[in-house]
Amino acid sequence: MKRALITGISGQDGSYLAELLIGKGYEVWGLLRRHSVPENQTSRLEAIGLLSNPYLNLVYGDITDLPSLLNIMGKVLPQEVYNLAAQSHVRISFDQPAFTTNADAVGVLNILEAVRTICPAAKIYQAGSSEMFGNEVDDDGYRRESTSMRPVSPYGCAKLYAFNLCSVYRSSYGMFIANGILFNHESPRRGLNFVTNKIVAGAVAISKGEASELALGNLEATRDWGHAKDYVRAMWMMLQHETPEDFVCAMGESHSVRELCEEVFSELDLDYRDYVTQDRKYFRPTELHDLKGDSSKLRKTLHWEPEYSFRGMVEEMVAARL
Ligand code: F7E
Repeated sequence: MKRALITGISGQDGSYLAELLIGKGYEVWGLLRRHSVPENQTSRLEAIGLLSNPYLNLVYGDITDLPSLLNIMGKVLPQEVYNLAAQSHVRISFDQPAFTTNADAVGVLNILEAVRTICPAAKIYQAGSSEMFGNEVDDDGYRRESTSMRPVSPYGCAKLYAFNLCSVYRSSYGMFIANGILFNHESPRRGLNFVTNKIVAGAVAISKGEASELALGNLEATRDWGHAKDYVRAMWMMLQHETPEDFVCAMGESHSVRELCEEVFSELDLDYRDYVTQDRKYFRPTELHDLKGDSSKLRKTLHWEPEYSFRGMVEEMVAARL
């Protein structure tokens, strides 16, 4: 039986990945940070019935706490480590730049050192992000593995440090480390302060008469949105490949926040223009304006294909919220 350790198991991606790996016969270990409201921490896992699953084990630890990682690596001796833990909100990374850097950059250094010291043969998946590119883009409008990276947020800077460090550990120590460069991925389990689920929750509340407006920030930014369930499958595939490499995971199509509003509100027979307002507080000091990814390498090398379309994903999110 294979053993995998997932950091960030309480998040959207962690819950989908735990489901996927348990379904494949893995013993899954998840790292949990201590919160003052413990009930909130495992709500996603509880909602899908995983908390009582005998193949899921949760341990307290934190990627910013190297001793905790050393202990856990020694106890679990994982064959695969998926590092999904992060301060993942780009806007909030401007408010908490040091915390973001500690978790998203130094935290990765800790993971690499813990694995190198205790279980150097373990394969590592590092959750990189399209935010690392910033506004750099190839002439055809796509971003791919070879596109230059110049982030525009503290979050993007921290993720880029981690991405580069993983490449250095890979070549210096021969460790198996795959960097995923994942574009935005969503689902009914997405946190409500990311724009997709914020719009879905706001529109559903309006349709039920529980709210009268929805305040958003920049409506013109575009994103390449896929489904988290499809994207965690790509993470697993990256670790089954014979060599550790970097892969972009994206749908290859982009939509603006405004189009997303149109799509979600029309699912509920509403016109978003009657309800959506803009508030400066949701704008970022610097914005990544447009995002579209080319995942040809992932599709050709690992035969990854998404099962969800953009519209299918939106429909699922609206239905789940209703
Ligand atoms: O924003 C605009 C906002 O916060 C998307 C994370 O998973 O994907 C995610 O980062 C767009 C931006 O995601 C609101 O300005 C407008 O242009 O949903 P988001 P993100 O920043 O793209 C990447 C790949 C990651 O790695 C990150 O971890 O929507 N927007 N109005 C808004 N965004 C939010 N959150 N709230 C608004 O009211």
